[in-house]
Amino acid sequence: MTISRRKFLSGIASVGAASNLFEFEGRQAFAQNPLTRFNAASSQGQTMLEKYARAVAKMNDRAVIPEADPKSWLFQWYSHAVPKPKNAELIRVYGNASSPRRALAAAMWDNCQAHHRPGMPPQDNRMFLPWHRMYVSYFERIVRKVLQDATFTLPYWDYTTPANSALPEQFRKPNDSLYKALYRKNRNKAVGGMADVNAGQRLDQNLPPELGLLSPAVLSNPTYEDVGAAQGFCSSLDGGLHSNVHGLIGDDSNMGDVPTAAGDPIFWLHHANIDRVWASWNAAGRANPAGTWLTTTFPFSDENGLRVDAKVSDIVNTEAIPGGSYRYDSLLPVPAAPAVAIADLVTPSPAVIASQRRPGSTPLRATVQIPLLRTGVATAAAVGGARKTYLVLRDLQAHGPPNVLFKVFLDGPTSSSPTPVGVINFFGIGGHGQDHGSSGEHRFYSFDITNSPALAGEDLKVRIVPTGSPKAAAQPSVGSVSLVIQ
Ligand SMILES: [Cu+2]
Repeated sequence: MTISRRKFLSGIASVGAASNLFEFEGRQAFAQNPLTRFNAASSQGQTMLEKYARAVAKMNDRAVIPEADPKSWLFQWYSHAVPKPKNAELIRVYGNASSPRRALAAAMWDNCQAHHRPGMPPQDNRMFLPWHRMYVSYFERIVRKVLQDATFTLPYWDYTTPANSALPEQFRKPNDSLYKALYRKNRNKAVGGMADVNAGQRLDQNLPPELGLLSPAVLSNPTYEDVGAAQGFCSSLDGGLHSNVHGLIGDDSNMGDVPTAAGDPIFWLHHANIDRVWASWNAAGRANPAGTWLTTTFPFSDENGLRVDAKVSDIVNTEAIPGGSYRYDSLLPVPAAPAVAIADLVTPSPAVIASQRRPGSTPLRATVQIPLLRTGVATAAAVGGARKTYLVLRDLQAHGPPNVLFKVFLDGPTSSSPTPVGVINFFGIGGHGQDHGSSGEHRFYSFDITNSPALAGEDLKVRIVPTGSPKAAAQPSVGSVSLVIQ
């Protein structure tokens, strides 16, 4: 390679491209720009998984990379959330004296957006996608550094394709000298509707396919932000497909709980795929928020252990991320935008069609039926036009993951007309109603039930059915249930 750095730099147009240069041990390595992230099931993806396993083993080996180093597995995991008291862990790893690395850990640990936990400041649920893109992207750069390999890219796990919905086999080899680094013993067994994950069962194989647990249907959502009673793309993806996969892989000792999730090496392939769902949505022309969303920054460590305050506007286009641009080898198809204009979704103010006969919080220990009372307001189907009817569940609370998912049905006047509505889960939902977004709004679920036959009758009940026995100590509950026209 005789090309000079100066010549190389002058030959490329954007600053983002230029910073994809790497210097290892005084030797320059030029990465093709942007790099491609591959499907883990493809041959290129398999090559990357082999590299990934070597990196994870190094990052977990304290003799190679001490825990205090931002490149360590512990430091990266803790940046998502610390599974123990943060201060005690800071002291254990860094001692009491101040140091640049300790300050970086203090700023970076426990930063996952937007899965707020009690005792933490309020978060903005619109930051779920950009924070995790940054997190995965800096992790990927750190893996390159650990491997001394500027061509490494993180593969993604596309569980939305049924043929790929079992955990990739490289993560299920406890006795393999290379791949044991990717193995975790405490993934779900075949109880409570879950699959035996380490046996290679499809994640959703013991649950009804019509629940759409692994469906990328959220791609048809036209707006990024929540609009009144309608969940936007970001919170819908967060509380739906993303959280479903967490709960289907592990319980509250593993992928099923925010503090432990990023300790499992599959976390990063899961989030690469969630990032790809977002990239697919944008590639189809769907718009991200503007304003302060774009200028928000979060602290990360670069591959040299130096603090970076990454800005959302720098990462919205994956192909122009300074120092780490990438694209996906394939994107998911996005349904055509609905004929409804955004203005039509915003204009009508929500009106309640039915609400709980007995208002108040409902514990979800087993199957519950919540009777609703009609208010006399007409349904969207009766009114016609662009309006829709939503089933809205608010104020979900739990003291931890109940380790099951909950199926939601709308039951009409005859027992023969139950409508499956969707699935709710408690991943990332803290207790005591502290899970506020920027608007002071708790995270909520809403489902479009405009065409439900159950709405024809007066006598309506919402039925919530756990997929197994909820963990009693978790005490999951739902605060309010209503049907809303908007
Ligand atoms: Cu996650």
